[in-house]
Amino acid sequence: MSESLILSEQSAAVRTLTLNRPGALNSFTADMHGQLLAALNEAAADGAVRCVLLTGAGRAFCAGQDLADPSVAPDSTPGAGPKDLGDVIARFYKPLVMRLRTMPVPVVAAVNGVAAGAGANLALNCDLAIAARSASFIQAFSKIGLLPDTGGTWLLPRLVGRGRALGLALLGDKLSAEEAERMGLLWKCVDDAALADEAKMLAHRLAAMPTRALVATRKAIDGAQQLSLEEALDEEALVQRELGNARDYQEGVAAFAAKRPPQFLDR
Ligand code: T3D
Repeated sequence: MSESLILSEQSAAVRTLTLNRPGALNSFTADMHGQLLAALNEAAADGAVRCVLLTGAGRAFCAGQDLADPSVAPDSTPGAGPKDLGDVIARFYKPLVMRLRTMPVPVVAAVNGVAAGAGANLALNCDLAIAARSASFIQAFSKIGLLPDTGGTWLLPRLVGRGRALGLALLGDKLSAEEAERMGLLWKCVDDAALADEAKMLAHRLAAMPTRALVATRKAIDGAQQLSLEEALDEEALVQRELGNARDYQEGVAAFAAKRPPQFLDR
């Protein structure tokens, strides 16, 4: 049986997925990519899952690509050609990012320690990222002669503006969770001892909310970056029409009127 590089645990409607290569700071190998994508696909297909919580085992969240992986590490053998990192991105990182950003449920990252390279951008691709105060974020790519991948070039300027995006990407300095929170890169940072409970609370809270509306909101916010105000208003009308015809809207309004907690069911 192959090693479990992704641990999966279900608690009520929350599926927790834990990156599990702690000895190599949960850095990505092809096997870990395969297992993470499979676990995300499984969560997406399971109607009992209403929120995914992603975290790392041990002292790190994820140190990005495993640089010792022979499929990416430069080969010093005379005559050996360069490795095709574009192919690595096309086969592994692009499907991972697209899967995360189109999940039919919200995804929370609980950043328990260092998040470097693709590991940092993995966390930032989640809908909400909550980090332990001792965690850090490093756009480590420039240090090894690469550019920010895993959506970094797209995400960073949108999250923190061009100036800060370039500062983070060019310098590759370690950013503390507190600085990341101040910059607006993260939802929030909390004391280390509180991270697990706070992240679970956040995930369970999201799981009890109207999933379809949350996912439509993510899609509309991402899509609006490309639209004029007028086009965004038209898109809002289109999506609101669909949401207004769904059961969750009726339930939300009925629960408000009856002064009772809503029971949302759509997914
Ligand atoms: O290449 C492509 O396919 C394109 C895609 C690229 C995507 C990317 O993610 S590129 C960026 C890759 N990541 C990095 O460059 C980060 C490298 N790691 C670090 O800079 C540091 O390890 C950290 C800042 C993350 C943590 O530092 P520290 O001092 O807390 O830990 P450490 O001692 O450096 O690491 C602990 C162990 O984890 C160590 O192994 P050892 O000596 O105990 O056997 C170290 O080699 C291993 N490790 C850490 N990061 C990686 C790694 N092993 C393989 N790959 C790693 N990325």
